[in-house]
Amino acid sequence: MPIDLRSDTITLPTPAMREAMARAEVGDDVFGDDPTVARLEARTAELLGKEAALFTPSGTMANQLALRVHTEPGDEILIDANAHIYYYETGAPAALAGVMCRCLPGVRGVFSAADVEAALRPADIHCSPTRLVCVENTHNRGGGSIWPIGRIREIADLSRAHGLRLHLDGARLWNAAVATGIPEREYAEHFDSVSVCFSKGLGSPVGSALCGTAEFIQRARRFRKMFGGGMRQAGIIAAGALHALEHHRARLAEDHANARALAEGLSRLPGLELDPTTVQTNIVMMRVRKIPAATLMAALDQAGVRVLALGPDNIRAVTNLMVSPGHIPEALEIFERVLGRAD
Ligand code: TLP
Repeated sequence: MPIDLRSDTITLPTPAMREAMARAEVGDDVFGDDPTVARLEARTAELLGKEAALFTPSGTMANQLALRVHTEPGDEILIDANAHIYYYETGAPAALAGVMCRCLPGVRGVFSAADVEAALRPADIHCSPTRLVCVENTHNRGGGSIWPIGRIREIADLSRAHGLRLHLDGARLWNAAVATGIPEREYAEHFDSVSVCFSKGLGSPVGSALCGTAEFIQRARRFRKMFGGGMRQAGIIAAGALHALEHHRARLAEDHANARALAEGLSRLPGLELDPTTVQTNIVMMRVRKIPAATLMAALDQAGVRVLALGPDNIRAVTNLMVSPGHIPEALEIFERVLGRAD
């Protein structure tokens, strides 16, 4: 079995998770009849300190529902240039909500209240109304970076003063909470809506949730149906998500320790550039010096380590539920061997 560091989405359900899924009580969730989905939504809302939650098939759908509910076509949203919603959701903000994205220059995905202020449009008939600010915590292309809570507070205060709404892409909010000790709900209280994923670090096979007020979630439920995301006996997958929520959050600390150990080892290898002190959670970003990232990725794959090339000279490695501490020296040895051959 290769050591798979392509993403934390590649995890397979554990035997205990499969057992929970097999036993799940189910019903038609479009009719509101699935008790397991209802339990998952209630538990997620409770953890996030929000009135309600909506189970969705993917993080992309949860984010795009939020945009659709918060905005009108022609509105503008403020978002980091490397945010998943902008960079990786196939143009959905334009296609589904009809909004314009105004990109902010985040540092490892983190922008400032001054950046928001500088991007605000005047209340002028020529301008598209600025409506929503989006934050991603932890930040994927930022290398799993954690938003400082003080920075979030400043942005929330400024945004509210200007009548803007705030959405948090919290696909990996669980990682931020475990790494900092700041509970998810303390991050969430600054946002009108929060999306979270069960199928990344937590390791369930499918699913995300969108959280907010009861009224917001009622509107999101209608759009989920419109977008084709109304699921029937979804309790089967909700049970996997519930199991992950209760049993796999604390263990994210292990993924973070593995990522740090991997980064420290990689930083000593010639041919790679990375600063291990920037690794805060489970994502390790590195720059490849002598050969194209795609060439290194293919060679590593042949040798038994799978990673992702994110650009011509960038590689991402993500520790996850399938990676144990013992895999780290093994992966490092393979990196060293493959890079040695490339010299
Ligand atoms: N991220 C995936 C890929 O799409 C890049 C990955 O391998 O990291 N928000 C964030 C911050 C994400 O990283 C992702 C997925 C999503 C949303 C979307 O989730 P899904 O894949 O469930 O639509």
